[in-house]
Amino acid sequence: MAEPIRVCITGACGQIAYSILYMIAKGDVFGRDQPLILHLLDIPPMMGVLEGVVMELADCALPLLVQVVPTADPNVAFKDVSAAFLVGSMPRKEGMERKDLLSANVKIFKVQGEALDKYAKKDVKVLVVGNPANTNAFICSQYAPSIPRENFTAMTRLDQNRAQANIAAKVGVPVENVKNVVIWGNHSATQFPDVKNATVKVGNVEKSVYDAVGDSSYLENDFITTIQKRGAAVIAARKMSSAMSAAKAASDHMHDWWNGTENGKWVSMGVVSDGSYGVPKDIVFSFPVTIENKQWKIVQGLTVDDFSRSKFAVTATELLEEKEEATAVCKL
Ligand code: NAX
Repeated sequence: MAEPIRVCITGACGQIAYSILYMIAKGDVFGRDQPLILHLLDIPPMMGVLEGVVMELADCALPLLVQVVPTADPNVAFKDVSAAFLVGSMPRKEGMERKDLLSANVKIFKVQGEALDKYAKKDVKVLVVGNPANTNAFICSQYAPSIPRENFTAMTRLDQNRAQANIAAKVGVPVENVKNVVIWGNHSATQFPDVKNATVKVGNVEKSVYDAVGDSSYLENDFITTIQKRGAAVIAARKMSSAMSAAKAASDHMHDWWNGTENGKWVSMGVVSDGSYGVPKDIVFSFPVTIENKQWKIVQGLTVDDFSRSKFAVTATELLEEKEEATAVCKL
C-alpha cells in the first residue's frame, strides 16, 4: 500500500462536500490504491454539523480512509496537504448575481492562500470551486507566493460536462461519444462554451459536432445561452445551487490533474493566462488543457474565429473587472 496523502476539503458541511467526500474517500479521484487522510474545514458555528459528517464517513467503512481531521482552523486544515478542494464559501441564492458574492467570498480566499503558503506542500494542487471561482483562485495564488501559480486552478468542468451532455442529447449518443468541447473564460454567464473543435462519434464514425448537429444557428445561440444559464436553471428548479453535478465535476477535474488526460482529449480548467489566444495575461481564464505528470498545458493551435474572439473579449473583460474589485477588497 502507498503512503497516505493528505487532502483538504473546505466547506465540508456544505451540500457539494456531502457528495464529493464520498467520491474522494472511495478512491474515485486519487486512485483505488491511494490511502487518504482527509482534512475537513468549515467555520466555527458548523463544528457540530461537521461531527456528524465525520461520523458518516466512519460509517461508510471505506478501506482507503486512514484518518479524518475536522477543524475550523485553516492552518490545521492545510498542514502538509497534497491537494485541496476549496469549496467553502457563500453560495449564490436565487436572483443573486455573482458580483454580489465577490466581496464576501474573496476575503476567504486571501486567508486560505496565506495558510496554504505557510502550511501546505509546495506542490499542492488547489482546485477552487467556491464562487467567483476564477477570481478566488487568482486571489488565493497571489497570497501564496511560495507555491507555483500553475498549482491554482478554478473549476469550469461542470460547464464542460453540461455542454458535453447537451450535445450528446441533441445528437442522441452516449455522453462519452462527445469530446473536446471547450469552456473559455469565466465560470459565469459570460463563459463561452465552444464546440468548433469538438467531435462526436455517431455509430462508428467520428464527425465534427457542427456536422452531427447540422444546425449552426443552435450551436451559436441557444446552445451557448443554455449552458451559460444552466446553473441559474438548476437553482430555479431546485431552490438550491448545483451540488451532485458540481461534486462530480470537481472529482473529474482533480482526477485528470492527478492522473493526466487521455491521448487526443482535452479538458477545460480555469488557469492563469499566459496570453494564449490573445487573452489578457494574469487572470484565471478557462482554457482547454492537456495534462501529463500532473502539469497542465494549454492546447495551442485551435480554430478561433472572429465570433470566438468577440466572446473571449466579453468574458475576459468581466474577469479583469472582478480582479480589480477583488484586489481592492483584499487591500481594505
Ligand atoms: P453550501 O452553502 O451548501 O456550503 C458551503 C459551506 O462552506 C458551508 O458549510 C459553510 O459553512 C462553509 N464555509 C463558509 N465559509 C467558509 C470558510 N471561510 N471556510 C470554510 N468553510 C466555509 O454551498 P455549496 O452548495 O456546497 O457550494 C459551495 C460553493 O460552490 C459556492 O460558492 C457555490 O457558488 C459554488 N459553486 C461553484 C460551481 C462551479 O462550477 N465552480 C458550481 C456549483 C456551485 O454553485
